[in-house]
Amino acid sequence: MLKIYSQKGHSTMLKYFAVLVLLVVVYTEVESKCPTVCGKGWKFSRITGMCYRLYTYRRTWRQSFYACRNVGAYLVRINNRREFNVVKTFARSFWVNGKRHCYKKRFTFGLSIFTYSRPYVYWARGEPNNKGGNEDCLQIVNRRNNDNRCNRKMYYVCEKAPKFPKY
Ligand SMILES: [Ca+2]
Ligand SMILES: [Ca+2]
Repeated sequence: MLKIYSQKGHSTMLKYFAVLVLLVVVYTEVESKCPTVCGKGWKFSRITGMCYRLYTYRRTWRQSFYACRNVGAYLVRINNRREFNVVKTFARSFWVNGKRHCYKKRFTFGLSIFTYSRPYVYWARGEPNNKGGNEDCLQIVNRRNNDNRCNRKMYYVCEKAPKFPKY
């Protein structure tokens, strides 16, 4: 009796295993299509569900802002801590979306004075210090935020939504 039971258990296990293998195969098939949802040169993050690209040209903050627009994206908007943790690893130092608001003195997305949505920030020690009263743009350096002079030229990261194939 015990033997039959154990055989039964064994075949059930095999069935589960077969289903598992099938799932992995299907999943891998779907996964292998993922890179194309962002386009060549872009990275898809499974954590945020967004596409990112580090540009290793050095540009001012404003140039970076428009350069991202010109490729149908936007200067990376860091919406939460999870996204911060994904993006901070892309390079040692680069521009992100965030400019000191002329009224609020806080950092907001975009260039418009009517923009109030704010990025998630994780300031480095002693920042934002607005050195010389002239540091109005947001960067990531050494995996923390810093306010820096907007005309400094550095790398930048663009973000866009993925395009999923239509079924
Ligand atoms: Ca974002
Ligand atoms: Ca600073």
